[in-house]
Amino acid sequence: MIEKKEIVNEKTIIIGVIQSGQTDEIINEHLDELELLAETAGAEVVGRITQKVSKINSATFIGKGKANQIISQAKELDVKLIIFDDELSPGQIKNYHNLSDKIKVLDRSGLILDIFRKHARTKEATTQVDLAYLEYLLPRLTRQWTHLERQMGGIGTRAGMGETQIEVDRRLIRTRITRLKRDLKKIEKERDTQSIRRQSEFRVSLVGYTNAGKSTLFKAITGAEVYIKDQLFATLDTTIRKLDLDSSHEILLSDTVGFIRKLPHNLVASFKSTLKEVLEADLILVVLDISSPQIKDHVNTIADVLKEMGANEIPIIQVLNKVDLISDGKMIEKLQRSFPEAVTISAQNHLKLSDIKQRIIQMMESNYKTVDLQFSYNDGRIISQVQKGVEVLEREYEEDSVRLKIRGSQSRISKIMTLIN
Ligand SMILES: Nc1nc2c(ncn2[C@@H]2O[C@H](COP(=O)(O)OP(=O)(O)OP(=O)(O)O)[C@@H](O)[C@H]2O)c(=O)[nH]1
Ligand SMILES: [Mg+2]
Repeated sequence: MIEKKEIVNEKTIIIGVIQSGQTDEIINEHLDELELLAETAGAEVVGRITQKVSKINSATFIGKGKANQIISQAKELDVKLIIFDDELSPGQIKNYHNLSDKIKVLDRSGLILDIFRKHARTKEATTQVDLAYLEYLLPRLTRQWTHLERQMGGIGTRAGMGETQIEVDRRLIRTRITRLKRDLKKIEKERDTQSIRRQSEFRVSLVGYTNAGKSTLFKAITGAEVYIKDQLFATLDTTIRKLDLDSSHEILLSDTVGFIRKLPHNLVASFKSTLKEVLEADLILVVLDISSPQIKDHVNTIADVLKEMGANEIPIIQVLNKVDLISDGKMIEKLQRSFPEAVTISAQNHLKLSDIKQRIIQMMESNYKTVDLQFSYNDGRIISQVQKGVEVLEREYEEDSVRLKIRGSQSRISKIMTLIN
């Protein structure tokens, strides 16, 4: 693990850029979220600045004059950190570091990566975050990042004479990236083996915006002790539990890392092994915070990330959580009309949880399929595999073959068909 040296109780200014077609209201909601992100990382936000921009400045993102003004304002307020809600190019970050002297400048991706690094606990999460972070850092190395060699505990080879510190750091980072990728391959292999064992089960994944209440719901219906906190990205791992919905419907339910607007692409890519359970799910429960004014944005963000992961074909059920936070009945009805297919619950108050179970059972039943299969007696292993996670309606032993009539979810049946062919 690389030393966690970044944001600690630093006075911070956050910056939102208003481009054409955006309203002040939306920018302020985005800045509310950025402020929460900054506070989650440990920063103390002392001010926010919004700036209308008609054309992005390639050197400083906002106009050069405004950039200088923000920096002198920051100096007056003894601010140590400036955070942009947008992604800055590596060149823009470097320019800011030159302009701002000792004040650090971070963009949204850098901030999210900082939080992930602070919250990562398991080997898998740490390896994935380190990889995403170093890939982000590599093109952005500036004088501020020197002395990595010491931080990284002497990994890689020593520099030859005449190399600059940054060149040394770059080489160290590349070596470390190669190593992390190798470690991740190993972790992914282990996950593959585990997931093969789960292939016969009906798998349901909780997915949603960060802080929507996924872990609270997971705990409420499985009883598992997972980490719940009013903070962004409390969960960075995947937890899976078996759950009996009723006497004849058993599922595997998983809770995992949350999503957010503008989640850095390399973070999604490096979290491949953690998110694998979602990718292989038969059903996704999209957990939404009904009390958030940004709920429609959240729906879009979730759809975008699922698409980026290649999980956009999986059937979903929307869950409107935290209904206890809205006291106005009319407001609840209005929101429910916008999400006519959704189940409304309060995970915290254990309200309407049985509705979710019923909907999952309905979903399992509605796309059930029946198939007739025939095997030779040599296929013993496959014969036992295809009977897992399905209902066996008929089993006939003929002279040189076994005939099975099985009924199961469409996804389970198609998995069985690939197993056979
Ligand atoms: N009022 C209310 N609060 C809730 C409800 N469900 C969850 N919360 C609170 O919302 C906060 C976030 O809950 P989590 O379960 O950690 O949310 P999450 O979606 O797992 O979040 P991340 O793991 O950070 O992505 C916690 O403070 C919960 O107590 C609910 O139904 N009503
Ligand atoms: Mg969670």
